[in-house]
Amino acid sequence: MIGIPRILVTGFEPFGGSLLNPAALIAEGLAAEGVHGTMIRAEILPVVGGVAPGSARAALDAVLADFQADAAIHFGEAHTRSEFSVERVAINLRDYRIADNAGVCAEDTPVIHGAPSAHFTTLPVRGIVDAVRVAGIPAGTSLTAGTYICNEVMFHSLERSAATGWPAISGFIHVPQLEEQFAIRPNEARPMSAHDLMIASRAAIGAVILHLRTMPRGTMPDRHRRRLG
Ligand code: PCA
Repeated sequence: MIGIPRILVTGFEPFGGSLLNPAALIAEGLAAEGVHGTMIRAEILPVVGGVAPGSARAALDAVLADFQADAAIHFGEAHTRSEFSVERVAINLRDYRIADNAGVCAEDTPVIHGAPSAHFTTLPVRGIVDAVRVAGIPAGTSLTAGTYICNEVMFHSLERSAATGWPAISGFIHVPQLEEQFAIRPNEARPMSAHDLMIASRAAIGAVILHLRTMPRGTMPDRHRRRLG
């Protein structure tokens, strides 16, 4: 018998003057429609750095305490990107280009003092990119999640995973802005329709589930192994 994979999906509230965030739409859409054969938990994180109550990382910790995820897929908006963009690495640096939604602009500080300089994603990067492309949506890999809140959340999630085994695998996907945002904030990048974002997200989750089911023994904590069969 194979257990039901528990997938945490996070998005972000709008930031930087926009009224929308495609990552919130993805998280809300997946929570509303569900994904067959999985237990999905979706959370919209505040675009607030640091670890104080009200920050993205405090919100993430609260969810992870409540929902022991096999995989965490964190989504965020990158309006300069034209494709579904799977991040390979999170770095231990906060250096904001714009203030966060609490009005704070961190400069040259680590995400976590004493933690490693970087964490590679533990999501199946190639599998996700291939699955999204097969679904007909442009996708690629990225070597930088930036030094703003998205990178911070990715780093925190991977650090937590390395320290506690939960979530077993974790990583970040940056998505283009929505067509509605592009109409107000045009740039060189191509926007994506809400429809295509949902197709791509479902394809990404499919690749993650496949990966969870085929992960070699010894790469997951015992509790995961038992539940996934
Ligand atoms: N994108 C920002 C933070 C929230 C979001 O959706 C980032 O790339 O850091």
